[in-house]
Amino acid sequence: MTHYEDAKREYEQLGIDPEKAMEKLAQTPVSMHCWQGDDVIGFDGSDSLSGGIQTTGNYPGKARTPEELMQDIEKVLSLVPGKMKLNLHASYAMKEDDRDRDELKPEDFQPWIDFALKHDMGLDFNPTIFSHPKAEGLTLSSADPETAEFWIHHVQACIRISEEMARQTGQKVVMNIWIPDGLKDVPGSRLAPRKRFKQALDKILSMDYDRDLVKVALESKVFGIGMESYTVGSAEMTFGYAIKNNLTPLMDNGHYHPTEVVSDKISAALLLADDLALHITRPVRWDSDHVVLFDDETREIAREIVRCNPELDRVYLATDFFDASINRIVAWTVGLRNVQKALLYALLQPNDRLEKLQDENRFSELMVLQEELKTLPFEEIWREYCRRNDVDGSMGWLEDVLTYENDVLSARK
Ligand code: RNT
Ligand code: ZN
Repeated sequence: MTHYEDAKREYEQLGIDPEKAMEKLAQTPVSMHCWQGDDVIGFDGSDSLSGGIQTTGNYPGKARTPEELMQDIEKVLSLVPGKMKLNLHASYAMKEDDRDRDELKPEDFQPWIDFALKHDMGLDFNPTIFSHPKAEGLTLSSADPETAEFWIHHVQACIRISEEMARQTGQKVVMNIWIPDGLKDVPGSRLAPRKRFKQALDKILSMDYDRDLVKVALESKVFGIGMESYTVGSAEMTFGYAIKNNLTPLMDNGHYHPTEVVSDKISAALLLADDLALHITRPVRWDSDHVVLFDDETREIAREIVRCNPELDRVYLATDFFDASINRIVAWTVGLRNVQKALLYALLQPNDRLEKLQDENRFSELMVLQEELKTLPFEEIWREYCRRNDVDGSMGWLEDVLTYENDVLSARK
């Protein structure tokens, strides 16, 4: 009898079917963010990051060209089990001329679409409303009509690009709008920029696009570096706008006050919205975008996703972290494996039983069972899942990355 079969029996005694869990996980895409590989720089001319977000560290070997980034993504894909999508930012356009972001076209992403097709992946997309001369102050909420107009055109161009990506890949594209707009110090008006943001969104959405192909999402944020006192796209602003306009709210778990948790928000969101997009990250004291770990909150987020949407079809999962202080392939791989791990863990919970214990006020039993669940032989199921996906289930993959660092990354100066 293998370790897996022993473990499986233990789960079965609790009424949980590990085979079903693995099957479900294999059908659930996780969208891999492209920006861990080059510290969120992109290929459209910017050489530093703005918008109140920050990478720290100077680990050698970052991708300098689209080809290098693709090569690195391929490496990561070979080390992570499960179904993936690729999440691109508009700043990763591959174009020869100097058209600005308001004039981007689907062709500028054809090599990425081909890359996705080659790897049997869907795509997700993001307008890049930072790291640009027109993003030094407010963007979509700017009081300068020309600036606001520029970004409106950029987002509309991104909707067209997303449509084309969806057509070619045959999979829906989640296109997420995040603006860095905010103020360092006490606002003179909180209302005026939000009003302009709302008008800009209305204008963007007045265009015709295929809502079956493109899911427009709106991401909130509580503060950024240099925007400590106010953000235009606060939680209420974006969630409310999304619900009212049939968009998809997006929650990034780094974007709330430190004692708030996204795991507690998922049930409410899924009761009120048709669907929900998530950016999975790890905030350490602030929105620091550390690599996702297999920690309590990541597991709790996954448990809520599974409990509130057992079909897993109304939640779009994406990663969003960027650590430049360690090997970037390691960062990506650890974070993505941990998202997969947390989902598998969540799919192995006796949710009906937990709910029943709660409803019957049997709180002692509820506590004991939840504690017991933490130490079931989960590792054996994870290893089996990895085995079936031809990836290393323990830490053997690290050797592989260190060889890659030696052979490939160290040659990038
Ligand atoms: C920033 C947001 C946003 C970005 C990416 C690069 O705080 O989380 O999602 O991280 O778009
Ligand atoms: Zn995010």
